[in-house]
Amino acid sequence: MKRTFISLVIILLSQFTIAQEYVPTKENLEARQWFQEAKFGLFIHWGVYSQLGDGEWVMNNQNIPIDAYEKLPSFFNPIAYDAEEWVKMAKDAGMKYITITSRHHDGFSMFDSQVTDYNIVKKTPYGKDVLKQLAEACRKADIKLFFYYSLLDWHNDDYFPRGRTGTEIDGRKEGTWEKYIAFMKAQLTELLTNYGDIAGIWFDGHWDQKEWDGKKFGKLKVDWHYDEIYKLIHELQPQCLIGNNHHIAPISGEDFQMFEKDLPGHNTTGWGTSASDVGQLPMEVCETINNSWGFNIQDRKHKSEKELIQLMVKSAGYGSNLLLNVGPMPNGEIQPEHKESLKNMGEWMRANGETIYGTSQGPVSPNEEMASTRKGKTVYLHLFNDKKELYFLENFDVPFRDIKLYNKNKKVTHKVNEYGLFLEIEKEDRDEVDTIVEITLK
Ligand code: H79
Repeated sequence: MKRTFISLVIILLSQFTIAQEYVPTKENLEARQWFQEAKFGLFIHWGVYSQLGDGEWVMNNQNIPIDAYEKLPSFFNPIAYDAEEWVKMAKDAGMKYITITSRHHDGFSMFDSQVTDYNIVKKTPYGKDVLKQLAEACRKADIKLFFYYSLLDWHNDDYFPRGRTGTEIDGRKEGTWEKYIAFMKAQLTELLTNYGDIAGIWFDGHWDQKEWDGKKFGKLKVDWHYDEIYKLIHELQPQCLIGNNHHIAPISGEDFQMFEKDLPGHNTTGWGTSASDVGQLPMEVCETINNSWGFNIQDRKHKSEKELIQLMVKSAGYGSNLLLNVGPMPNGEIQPEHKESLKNMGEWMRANGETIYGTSQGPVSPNEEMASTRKGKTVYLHLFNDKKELYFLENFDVPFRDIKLYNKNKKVTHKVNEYGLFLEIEKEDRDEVDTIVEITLK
């Protein structure tokens, strides 16, 4: 009797742990592998907010009441939108995937949805599903597509209890949280049913429901039902990678981890992911070209080609991807400065992509002056300071055969001693953006 009872308890317990633990499918693991090798993607923030030229947070930042904001869709008509051109631009930049906002914090769906009329097909003069066009263009060009999906919603009354943002927006009413969860599940089902294979879902807004004292986050106020939501996604499309920009350690059911405006393990923003929360999943750093995600007409602080390339190289030095953002203008065109940046990155990638794609983290951790990537027996050392002649790699004790300049048939003068490895880079061999040195390991 006692024994039966104990075995019953064991069975129940083991079932409990099985139910809790997420085991990714074979397709999912293959997708993770692809993701990790892809290294470079395009982030797109586009919505009815783009028309105000003040970023995607404009509804919150300008405290635009619900009824006023609802006028925006009525004149959203992006006549110059050409999905194939966007995809070509991404591809020419050396990018392997695109992540686009399907619905941002303003709650407006940029796709055809049966569960809300507040969507691009029903509410705009344009009347077409921009995601559908993008999905088709991506498929033709062999570019993978991810959907950004906001958890937080300033428009839907069922997003209640409300979070810590959007509190001054007039016209919000009190609805039911469980209905909101059901709404999200219905929309995610649409996104994973009507657009072919989707490479991933990129969640954002979790932190809206956390207490915040100006420095640190506190408790979470709601149950996001991630277990159900993640299960639904993986059932609909097992290969679909789930990431959640919650700024905490990965939760069971997630397949990659993202870092907003910071390299993995850094938290210069103060509200980002701390070093102790960096997990074991494939990683992605996301960053803007200027300082805005959604189109911002006043933001002219565009990063230079050198900054952008070095950021991508440093990300790769952590084994991470870079998801670089553009905020298309309301007419559907990408601002010329950003097109130019992407074109230049593409040129660099065509010449040097071998040192980035398919690599993993190298033996030298990224810092201001260098980063390293590795593929099999080759280490690519990326040197960023073209004023410097002598580079010292502390404790570099990986046995090697040969050190030469990448893509040039020239050996690099070097010396090893008990402190590490010294390299000498002659002035004529230095590149303003990135001097790449190839170390062949034993
Ligand atoms: O979609 C883009 C942004 O709109 C979104 N994520 C990128 C990809 C984003 N929303 N907010 N943030 C990024 C920064 C988050 C800041 C917040 Fe907070 C954390 C808002 C509330 C908690 C910092 C801490 C500001 C107030 C408290």
